[in-house]
This record gives sequence, structure tokens and C-alpha cells, in this order.
Amino acid sequence: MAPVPHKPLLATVLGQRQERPPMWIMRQAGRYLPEYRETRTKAANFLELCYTPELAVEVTLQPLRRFDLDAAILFSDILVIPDALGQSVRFATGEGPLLEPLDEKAIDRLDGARALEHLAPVFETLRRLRAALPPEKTLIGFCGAPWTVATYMLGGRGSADQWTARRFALEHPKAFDRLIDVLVKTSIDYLAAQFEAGADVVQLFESWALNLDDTSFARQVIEPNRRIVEGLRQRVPNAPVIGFPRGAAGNLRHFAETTGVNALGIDFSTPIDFVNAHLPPDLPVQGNLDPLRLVVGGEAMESQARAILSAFKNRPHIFNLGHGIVPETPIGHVERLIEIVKAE
Ligand code: 1CP
Repeated sequence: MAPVPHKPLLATVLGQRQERPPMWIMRQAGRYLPEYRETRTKAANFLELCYTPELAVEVTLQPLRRFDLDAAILFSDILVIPDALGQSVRFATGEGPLLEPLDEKAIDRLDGARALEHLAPVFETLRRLRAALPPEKTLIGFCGAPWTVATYMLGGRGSADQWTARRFALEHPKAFDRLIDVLVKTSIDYLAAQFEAGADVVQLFESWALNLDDTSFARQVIEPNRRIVEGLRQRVPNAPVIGFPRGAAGNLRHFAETTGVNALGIDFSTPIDFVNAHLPPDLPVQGNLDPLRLVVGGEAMESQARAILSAFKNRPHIFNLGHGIVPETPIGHVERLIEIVKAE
């Protein structure tokens, strides 16, 4: 049998602290890279970019050609799931995603039967990435966690307070639970197929784990994430999973203990001392530099990056931002950040 290649990032997710923390950058393929903007013009629209393996492979690999990163993340979007379920999804230039908002009746018309077939190009992208990547690089697959995806499906677009979805969950609990059930089931199928196609680890993006009281957090965030981890591991034993409940704050520990994720993405508003005080010392963490510090660079970036490296040096740690990189980020600042992390 061929020896299993050492992948520092995957090993860290599995709980093995590395001498130097491995790193990747949330949303590392994207508009801050001129080569991404160039490739983007070759697709008629954003979803076509996601569903064209040749282009999706190209943009996935772009950040790794420039930077010494330890992982590639599949180029796709969390909103391919509503698209695959038959909801109308489009990406208007400069406006972000626009969906036809769901009502109770539209929830019952969502069609999970054909979803995987619709997503077949994503699995082809992963197979090609697996073949193209050096063995020491970790290949990350992902999906949106059900609550976060539901906020877009119910609200029709991104929003600062997720008002429409939060209200729907309380006013129409049965219809809301049916929506979450469809999303949990489809996400399990989708992630299991990503592992089959070559993903080493998957991340569940719960970008809107905010603005929820305890009861709603348990029902809308923790329980669906837990069901996905459990259902996925029935299909892919020991599947490595990174959870990222952005804004979980005081619920972070409860999330980590209950969902069973291997590693926890930490958003940048969570104090690093809080993480060390409240999360088990052997729990792998990922994060958590404020993307704005990467925009500004210099001392604002360097001192905080060093503080994070120092605070997490005795535990399994994946260096990352505490949310996605933004389009105005100077490439030179990314290069400098990587130098700092590699100098550890
Ligand atoms: O016009 C363009 O080029 C579209 C910009 C863009 C890109 C590059 C969108 C639209 N999505 C993506 C890719 C993407 N999205 C990736 C793969 C790239 C990588 O990581 O290298 C991933 C993992 C995502 C995940 C994603 N999409 C999340 C979770 C992460 C997060 O930032 O919170 C969310 C919330 C989305 C929805 C979405 N898709 C696109 C935008 C602009 C948004 C955010 C909308 C909003 O602010 O509400």
C-alpha cells in the first residue's frame, strides 16, 4: 500500500498540533485576485462559474499558485443548494445573491430528488482538483449550514439581522422544520459525495449564527449542524468536519460539544483568551484575524497575527481569518501575513 501522505492541515483538524500552524484563508479564491476577475468574465454568470469544472478548478488553484497555503477550498457557493432544490437563485453584479423568497407552499415544492444530479459538476471539479494538487495539500469541501442557507432562502438576499427568517421560524415552526429537514438531508448527500470525489475535510459555514436567543440557537444552529455531522459519519466514517458558527459567542462551547465537529472556526469578535478559557485545550481551533486588519496591513495586522499565533501555540491551531477575505485586500498584505505565520 502507498504510504498515507502527511497533510499538516488535515492532521490539525484531526487533533495533531503542528510545529508551525498550517493556514488557509477563508474565501481565498475571489475578487481581490486579478486572475479571478479575469476568469470570472469567461462565465456568463456566477453560477455558471461554479458549475463549469474547468473554470472552477482554475479559480480554486489560483491562490495556491501565488501563496504558500496548506489547503485548497473547492470553488463553489453555499447557494448552489437552493439552486439544486429548484429555487430561483441569481447573483446580480455588485448586489450579491438574489433569490425568489420561499413561503410555506414553496417549501413543499422543493425537490430533493434531483439535487445531486444537478450538483454533478461540483463533484467533477473535486475529482480534477484531487488529481492536480500536491499530496501534502488538504482539499476542503464545504456547504452552508442549514440555518444560514435558510436565511437566504426565506429572506431572498443577505441581510444584517436575518429578520425575515427569524420571524418565519417562530411564526411557522412546522414549515420551518420541513425546510431544515430538506436542507439537512440534501447537505448530508452533498457532503458525502464531496468526500467520495476527493475532499479531505469539509467546513460547515454557519455565517449567520447571530441574533438568536438560546432556544433558537439550539434549534436553528446546533441541532441541524449536529444532525449533519451524525448523518455524514454514518456514510463516511470519521469524516473530518470544521464547524464555523460565526457569532456563536457564549454558545461556542455548547456548539462544539453537541455537534461533534472536529475543529472549530473562531470568528474575529471572539476574544482569544475566551477560547482558551472555555474550550477544551485539545480542541482544534481555526482563526481568527479580522479581515479588516489584512486590508490595513502593517502593525495593525502584524501585532494581532502574532498575538493569535502566541495564544494558540499550545493547541492544534489552523491560522485563518475570522471571516472571509474582502475584495479590497492588497495582495502584498496577504504575502506578508503568510511570511509571519511561516516564520513561527
Ligand atoms: O461576482 C462574484 O465573483 C461573486 C463573489 C462570490 C464568490 C467569489 C460569491 C457570491 N461567492 C463566492 C465564492 C464562495 N462563497 C466560496 C468559494 C471561494 C473560496 O472560499 O475560496 C465560499 C466558501 C463561499 C461561501 C459563502 N457564500 C458564504 C459563507 C462564508 C461567508 O463569507 O460568510 C456565504 C454567506 C455566501 C453567500 C454569498 N455568495 C456570494 C456573496 C457575495 C455572498 C455573501 C452575501 C451576503 O453578504 O449576504
